[in-house]
Amino acid sequence: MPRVNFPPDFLWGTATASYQIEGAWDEDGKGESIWDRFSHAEGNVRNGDTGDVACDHYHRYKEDVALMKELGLRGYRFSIGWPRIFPSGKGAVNSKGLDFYNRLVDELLAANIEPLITLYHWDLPMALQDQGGWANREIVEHFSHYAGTMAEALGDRVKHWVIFNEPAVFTLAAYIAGIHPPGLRDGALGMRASHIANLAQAEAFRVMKATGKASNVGTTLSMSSAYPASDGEEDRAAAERFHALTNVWFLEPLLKGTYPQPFVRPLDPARIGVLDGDMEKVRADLDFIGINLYTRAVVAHDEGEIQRGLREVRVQDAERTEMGWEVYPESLYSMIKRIAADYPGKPIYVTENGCSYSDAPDANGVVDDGRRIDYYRGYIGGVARAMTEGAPVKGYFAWTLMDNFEWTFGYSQRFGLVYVDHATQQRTIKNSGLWYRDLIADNGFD
Ligand code: PNW
Repeated sequence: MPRVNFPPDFLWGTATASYQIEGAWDEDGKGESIWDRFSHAEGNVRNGDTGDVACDHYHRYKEDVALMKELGLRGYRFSIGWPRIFPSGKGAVNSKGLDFYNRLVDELLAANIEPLITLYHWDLPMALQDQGGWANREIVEHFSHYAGTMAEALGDRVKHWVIFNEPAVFTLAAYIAGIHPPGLRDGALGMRASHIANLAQAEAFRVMKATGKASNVGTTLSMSSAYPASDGEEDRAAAERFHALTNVWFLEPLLKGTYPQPFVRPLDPARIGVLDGDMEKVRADLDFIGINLYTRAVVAHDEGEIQRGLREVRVQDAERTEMGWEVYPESLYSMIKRIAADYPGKPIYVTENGCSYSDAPDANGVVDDGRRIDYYRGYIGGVARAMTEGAPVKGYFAWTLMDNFEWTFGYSQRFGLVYVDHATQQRTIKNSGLWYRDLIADNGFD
């Protein structure tokens, strides 16, 4: 492969999320989140793991910022735990919670690392879930108030903001598939929650912009490029329906004022709770689009599935990470190309991309995770190729800085560039971390 080069101001970073690393789940006035409740209940998370301590980042953030500096990161994407700021989701600000993020931002800036803040990475205040969570329209007001509060408090130092992390996961996966809290299995409710999340994204954008302090505000979607199982027209149409719900359901309404068509039968907006005037309210001219992408989906037409008329096909003999996700570097290239073509001119950040492999320190303390380096080489090479062909990609954030609480998989899956011994909290930079450090220093790789 020829040498891959990036522009001088390209924002290289890593990403994390509050519940996955912070711990200190009930310290300094923090309220209970839905993930606290969910992980504390038996049977929801592998091995009974919880985020009570996680990577203890709440207490070790200085050590962790020092690690980031050692890696030469230019950017760091992290999320704010809403229940640290508003313990019950609304009301008075908990200043001790806010102080933590003030200290973290200052520590990052002192290390010359640009913060990129995600406002919501799934840890909803439990008190709001008790009132219906994302299925209750009142959350639009509470969320946008919280978003505006953070822009006001940190906007003097923080330029880049991500409103949501993967709304498809916290609405569709949580209300329809039931695999994340609140663990419901109600298709109609889940679709209504997804529309409310879209209203909340757009309103938060307006409130943040009104502070005059939030210059670069976007949102981050979970995406998997859909490849039709065959060249046939039916499979290609099925792949488009997959794309509509999985990839752009939380983008198309904001940027184009319409919902795409994910179902076999035409979508009736009233059925997903669209009220008069909503399709104007849902619009927001985001400053950028954030793409989280790990793998692809191969999609076939399926008459037997009455909603979307499709099924995912498992590719035989494919290379897979320990999550079971297919390694398919071209998927990031093709998604960036598609998004750049469909939303011309919008800057793109790859806000997450990475892989789970459990390589641990050997007798010499070396973590030889060559498969992770290969993964990154392939996917980042795809980013470079898309950029060469004109895609406006401004930054790339590897998922993730360090091994952490991987949601329902607990500590059993390791995505980090840094190994964490969860018993001692000792951090060890993996070979992939050293490789990433060199890539950033050279602004490219061979
Ligand atoms: C992301 N998919 O979720 C999350 O933002 C992270 O918090 C998480 O730790 C990371 O991926 C690894 O799981 C995903 O459908 C959701 O391919 C969906 C998909 C991938 C990642």
